[in-house]
Amino acid sequence: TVQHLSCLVLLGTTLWGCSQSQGTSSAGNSASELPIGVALALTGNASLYGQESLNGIKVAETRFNAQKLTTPPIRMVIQDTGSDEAGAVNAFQTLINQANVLGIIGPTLSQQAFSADPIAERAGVPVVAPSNTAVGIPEIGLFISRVSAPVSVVAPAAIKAALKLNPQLKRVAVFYAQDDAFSRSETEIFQKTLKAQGLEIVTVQKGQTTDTDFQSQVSNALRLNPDLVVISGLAADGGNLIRQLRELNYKGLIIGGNGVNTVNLFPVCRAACDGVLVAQAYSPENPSPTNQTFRQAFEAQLQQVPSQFSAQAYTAAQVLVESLNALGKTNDLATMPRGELRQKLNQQLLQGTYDTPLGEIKFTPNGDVIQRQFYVGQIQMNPDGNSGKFALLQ
Ligand code: LEU
Repeated sequence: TVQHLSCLVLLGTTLWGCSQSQGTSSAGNSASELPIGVALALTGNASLYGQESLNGIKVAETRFNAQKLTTPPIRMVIQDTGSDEAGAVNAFQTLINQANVLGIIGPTLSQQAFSADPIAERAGVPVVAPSNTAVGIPEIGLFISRVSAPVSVVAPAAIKAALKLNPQLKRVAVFYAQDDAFSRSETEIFQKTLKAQGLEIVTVQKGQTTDTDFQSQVSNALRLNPDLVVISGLAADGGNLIRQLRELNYKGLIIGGNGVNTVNLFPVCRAACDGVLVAQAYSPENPSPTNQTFRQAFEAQLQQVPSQFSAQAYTAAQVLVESLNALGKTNDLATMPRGELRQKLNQQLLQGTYDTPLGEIKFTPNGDVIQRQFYVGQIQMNPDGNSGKFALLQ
């Protein structure tokens, strides 16, 4: 049966009134489109990241279909996961059982992935994570891979950059969101790296991703005179923490993790965001022709510069589409039974090498990304205190 799930594509709509498909596409029933599931946090406290990822998906769908990379063309089937585990589980079930997707790009948070990915694994549906950076994501199963380099690979670069800016650094206050799997994983790596670099961790302060008031944690930490602060959290809690550190007169360097790598931080900490260091897995300044072509297409379609989360989501789509393209050379994708196609797609994607906006990438047998280029950005706020940018450190 041909799928009619256009209602799923519209954000914020419910499934009521959708013509429910059979969920099977067997030989003899030819599909007119190749559905790729996209499960992102489009509402809730992680929604700003999900929206950045969705922008990458939109540009991917436009470009890859214009290039006619697959026959039949791909169609992105978008499901809002909200920002919690239950929403991600629901979205995965809908995409797998109702939309009958070939693979899934998502979910936004590692915290959601640890709950939702096992569902795809059991169903034999490949998942390419665009932004999960906690240690242990590809290990969830054979069908789980990611294009988002893990905290263990990215986070240490920020500490090395801080030491380069100020070799005298000694006393570090560490903050993290204890209700979030990625933040717990990242702080572990940060703390290990700090110790390996001979720095002293004078305190470890905990909060929640839903917190906005960090007065007591900040006061506790500042009493110990740190000269470096290292934060693992998401944008709203991280931004408030950064602002309150400056309001309570902290003058030293601040490192933020993957959760603060977004311009959506700027309205939260405003002028106080200035100077924060962040390690990044993507730079729009990467001069490779692949990246510059991507950047131009992105800017033409969306009138903004692509962010890391946008580039990573685009890359996840590229991996799936190029793998379908390779399979399509010797197979009829329109008639191949869905289970077989999902299985072959997973094998194919793990074998390939991809020339992406993130640079050339490929995968470990386990599904973790192998990437070479990383960056450290330093936030430069404009005098208006509202807008700013991540300036690349050399
Ligand atoms: N890297 C984070 C995670 O793995 C998500 C990102 C959108 C801040 O949960």
